[in-house]
Amino acid sequence: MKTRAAVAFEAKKPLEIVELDLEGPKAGEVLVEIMATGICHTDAYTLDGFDSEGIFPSVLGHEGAGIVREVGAGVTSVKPGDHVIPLYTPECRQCKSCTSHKTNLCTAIRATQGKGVMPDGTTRFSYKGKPVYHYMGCSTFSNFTVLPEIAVAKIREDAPFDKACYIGCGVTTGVGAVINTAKVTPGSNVIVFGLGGIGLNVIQGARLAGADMIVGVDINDDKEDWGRKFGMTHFVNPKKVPGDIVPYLVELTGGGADYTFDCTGNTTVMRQALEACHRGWGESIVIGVAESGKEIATRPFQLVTGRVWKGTAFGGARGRTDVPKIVDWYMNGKIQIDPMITHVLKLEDINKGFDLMHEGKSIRSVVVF
Ligand code: NAD
Ligand code: AHE
Ligand code: ZN
Repeated sequence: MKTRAAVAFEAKKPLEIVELDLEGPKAGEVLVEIMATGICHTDAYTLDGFDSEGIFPSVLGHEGAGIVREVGAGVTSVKPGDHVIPLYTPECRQCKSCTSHKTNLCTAIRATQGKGVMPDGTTRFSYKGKPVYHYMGCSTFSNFTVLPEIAVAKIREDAPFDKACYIGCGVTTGVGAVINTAKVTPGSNVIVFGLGGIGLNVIQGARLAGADMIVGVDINDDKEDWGRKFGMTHFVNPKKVPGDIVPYLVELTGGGADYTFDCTGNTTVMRQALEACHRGWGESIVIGVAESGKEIATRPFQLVTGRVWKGTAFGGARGRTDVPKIVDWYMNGKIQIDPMITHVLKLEDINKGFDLMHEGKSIRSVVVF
């Protein structure tokens, strides 16, 4: 079949809208009609050539929602007509990682996913007879995409696609980092670095968890109002703090935060986030994805004296199990999504979504097909 898609032909070049050839689902795979997709900073990071796993030409996008249109042989957990969210962190429920219940990082198809191909080692997309690669196992910047059965979460049918798509990455990552990874306790002091599409969800997760002080840190003053909408109690712009921001934050939180979250991808900020933690017990969670080749550093003394450095992918969520629950939380009003979707675009205008992100003018842009 044919599908309209925004293709990343080369790093650092705008996406091009073209008609691709798409092969149908093979055994264990499903064909999904994508109804809406968010644009996450990770898509921009890969397009900008910062991803060591970046492959071109490819169909980016990993924050989608859609409808199953066809299933391959042996597929039992979903059927045509089911509403689904693609999962860049699948859940096979059989691998060592899934059965450990210690992580959400399913390993069943991670190797092929990182090479831009389906589990059988081939790609379903092609253009003028040449392969076009998948991205994060999702490729939601295409009207139709093929996914392994273990990489779709079935969701309720009354959830609007143009909002539910955000649960495919940003909402689950931010809220999940608080609840699953940090396990923030009521009364905690929390600092969130970077108040974008992820950081605001960390803030709403912290409020949900009953945090007391929720400090937002961002170099863009426009983010103060955004943070306050979702529960932030204090705002700090590091550019306006004379000297080092770490002692400033330590003093503000009465000795350091119980939990800090990096939602910037900047390794200098990651260090600040660790060092702004309380001596003896503060935990810093790395969510941001750093550019290829970057490394983090701190004095080991920071760890010797009890601070903990952790990371999280997809908010520690087990996709097929947890994503439908997060959709329920949204539908029941427990978490908010609508105000964070600042721009709704047509596929033709997808590059505008990247521009808005880089200019700091959007929280989430969503493309509707
Ligand atoms: P975004 O562009 O919407 O937000 C980033 C925010 O960080 C912006 O508000 C920006 O002003 C702020 N910022 C930038 N530099 C800063 C600095 N030095 N100090 C303070 N604030 C600063 O991006 P997003 O979609 O929210 O993604 C945030 C990060 O999370 C990215 O690195 C993305 O790749 C990553 N991410 C990780 C996961 C995961 O599973 N670990 C999932 C999604 C996104
Ligand atoms: N491919 C990169 C790493 C990118 C990365 O860390 N991705 C996160 C999700 S970001 C979503 O917006 C993730 O899930 N990581 C775990 C995994 O298995 O990819 C690199 O450095 O090579
Ligand atoms: Zn993402």
